[in-house]
Amino acid sequence: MELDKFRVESMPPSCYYIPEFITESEEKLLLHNIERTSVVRWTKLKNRRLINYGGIPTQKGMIAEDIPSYLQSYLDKVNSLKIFGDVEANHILLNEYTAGQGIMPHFDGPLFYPTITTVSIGSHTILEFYQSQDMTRDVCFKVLVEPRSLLILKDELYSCYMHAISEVDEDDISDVLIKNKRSSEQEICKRGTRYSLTIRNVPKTTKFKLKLGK
Ligand SMILES: O=C(O)CCC(=O)C(=O)O
Repeated sequence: MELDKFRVESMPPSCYYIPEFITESEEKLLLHNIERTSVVRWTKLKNRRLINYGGIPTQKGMIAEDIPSYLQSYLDKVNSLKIFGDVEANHILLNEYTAGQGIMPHFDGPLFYPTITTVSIGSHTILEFYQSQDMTRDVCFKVLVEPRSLLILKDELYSCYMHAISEVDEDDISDVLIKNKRSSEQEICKRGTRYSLTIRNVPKTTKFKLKLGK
């Protein structure tokens, strides 16, 4: 896939946005598998739920675990883009946001190779970029992230800008950066439940893999 044509020129280096990275039937199958994941696997936070696949990144290193088979092909598809330099993605963070949930401005930090790739499933969201942790300060950019898309963030966007998702249940998309057919149809979009598969490389990882029972 020729990545250059998906580059978002109006943002600092570097953002790539690939609409329809996965098909509707792949999205349906992913939703089916995610929805039947045991409740005990989820870590519940105040404003979202999450599951680490591939291990839990820590400063001491990640004890590698197998990625579930239903997710492996998406990890492979992202790896085929060759965007992690000499290494490959080995970790997936699955986030679930119901309408009205979000995530505070943050950097992804030093535990990861400095490239974020995110497959979105189920609903759109707006990813906001900040240069300060203070959400009352101005948002620098807003990106409409649609279901089935892949968003790639690296370089300055990884190291100098925090990203966040506001805790609202609808979005005014009149001032977002990525415009396409869908975003010109209506300005106010109601959020549904969104899942994000954040696919990254954790450099400090054990060579052996922990096998998790079914
Ligand atoms: O859900 C998203 O697209 C963002 C997730 C995120 O920022 C994170 O997990 O660190």
